[in-house]
Amino acid sequence: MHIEKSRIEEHNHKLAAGHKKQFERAAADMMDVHGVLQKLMDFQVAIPSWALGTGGTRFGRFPGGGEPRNLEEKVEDIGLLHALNKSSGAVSLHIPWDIPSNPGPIKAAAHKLGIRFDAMNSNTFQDQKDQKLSYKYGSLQHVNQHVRNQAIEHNIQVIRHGKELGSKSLTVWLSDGSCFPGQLNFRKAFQNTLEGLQRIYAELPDDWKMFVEYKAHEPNFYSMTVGDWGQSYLYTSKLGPHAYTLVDLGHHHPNTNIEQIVSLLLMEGKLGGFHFNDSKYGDDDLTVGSINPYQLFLIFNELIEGMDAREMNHAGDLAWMIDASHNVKDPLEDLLQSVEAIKLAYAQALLVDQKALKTAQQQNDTVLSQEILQRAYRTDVRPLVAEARLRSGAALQPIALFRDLRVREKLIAERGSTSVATGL
Ligand code: LRH
Ligand code: MN
Repeated sequence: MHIEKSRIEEHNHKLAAGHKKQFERAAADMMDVHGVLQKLMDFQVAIPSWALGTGGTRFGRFPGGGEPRNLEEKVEDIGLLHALNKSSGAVSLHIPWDIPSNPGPIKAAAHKLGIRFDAMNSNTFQDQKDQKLSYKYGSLQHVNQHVRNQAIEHNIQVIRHGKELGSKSLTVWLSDGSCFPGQLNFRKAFQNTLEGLQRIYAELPDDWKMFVEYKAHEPNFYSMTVGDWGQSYLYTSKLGPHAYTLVDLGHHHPNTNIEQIVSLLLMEGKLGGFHFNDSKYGDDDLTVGSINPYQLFLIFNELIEGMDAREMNHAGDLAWMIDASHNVKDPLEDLLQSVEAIKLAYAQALLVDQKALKTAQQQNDTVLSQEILQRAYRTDVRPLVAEARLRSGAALQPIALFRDLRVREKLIAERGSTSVATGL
C-alpha cells in the first residue's frame, strides 16, 4: 500500500489555518526557531522490523490482521510511516526473523521509500529449527566452545547480510546468564563472552560500529552476563574504539537514573545509541513516552548537553531506534505515537536554556535549575514538531490521516485478517 502525496496535501490543507495559528503562537517567544525546526526535520528514528505485527506475551497474542507477511511488506509498512511523519527513514533488521532473501531489490525498494538500513540485530536467544547446538544455557558465555563458535559464526553471518544492505552497525543483545545461584561461574562467563565478542569485532568492516546491549533481567532471572551499563562498558572498553553501549530504556531495574547513565557513557565516548520504549515495571516494551515522558525529556536534555559538549551531530552520531512490542494497539499507530513522543522530547530539550542552567548549577540554585528545566518541559512543542513535518512534506496529524485513509482496513483486505508478521 502507498499513500499518495496528494492525500497528504489535502489533509494538511484542511488543517493549515488552525496549525498556522498554533505554530505562530508557539514560535512567538522561542529562540532560533529555524535552527530547532531544521534539527527536528533531520532527526530520523529507525523502526524495528520485529515490531510491525502484533506482539504478545506467554499468556496470549491477539493479532489485529493485515500484518506484513515478509520483508518486502515490512519495508512497505515503514514506507507508510515515513510518508506520514517523514521521521521514520530507517529500519533495524533482526536475523533470522528478517533474512533479506534478495538484498538488491529490497535495498532498492527501501531506498525508493527514503529508508536506509540501520543496525542489524543477531539472535542467539532462540534455537532455530535447523540449528545443531542449543542456546539453552547461553551462547557466547556457554561452557561448550562449539556452542560459542556457533554463536560467533551467526553474528559474522549477520554482518554479511548487513553489508549487502548498506547497514553500518551490529547490535548484540545476549540473553545469556543464569537462573539460580551456583549455576554459572561469572568470571568464566564474562571471559568467554568477551573472547566471543572480540572474534566478532575482528570481523567488523572498518566503518562499522558494534553495539553491546545490556539488560537487567529476563529471560534469565538470577544473573545476566551483560546485565547493566557497567558490564557493557567493561566489554566495549576492552573490545576497542568501534564498540559502544546501547541503552534500551526497558532494560533497567525500576527507578534507575537512566539519564545519569546516558551522561556518563557520552562523557566516555562509549554511548552508541538507544532502543526507545517505555515501561512501568519490567521490559514492558510499551509506547515511547506513554508511562514516563518526563524521564524521556531528562534523557534528551543530557543528550543535548553531552553531544554539544563533544560537538557531535545530533541526527547522525548516535543510533536512534525504537524497540517496542504492541499487545493491544495497532502496530503502526503505536509506532507513529512512539516517533512523535521521541520528537516531542527532543524538541522540549532543545528549548532548555543550557547556559542559564549551568549558571544555576554553579550557584547551587536548585529551585532555579528546576524552573529552567520544567519551563522547557512544560512548553507545548506539538505545533513545532507538526511544522517540521509540514516542511518535510509529511502529514500534520499522522494518526488522524492513517485512520481517515482506513490504512489498516486496506491492509487487511490486501493481506487477510490472519496474516502474522515474524518477530516478538
Ligand atoms: C531484548 C531486546 C533486544 C532485541 C529483542 C527483540 O529484550 O530488547 O534488543 O533483540 O528485544
Ligand atoms: Mn532492545
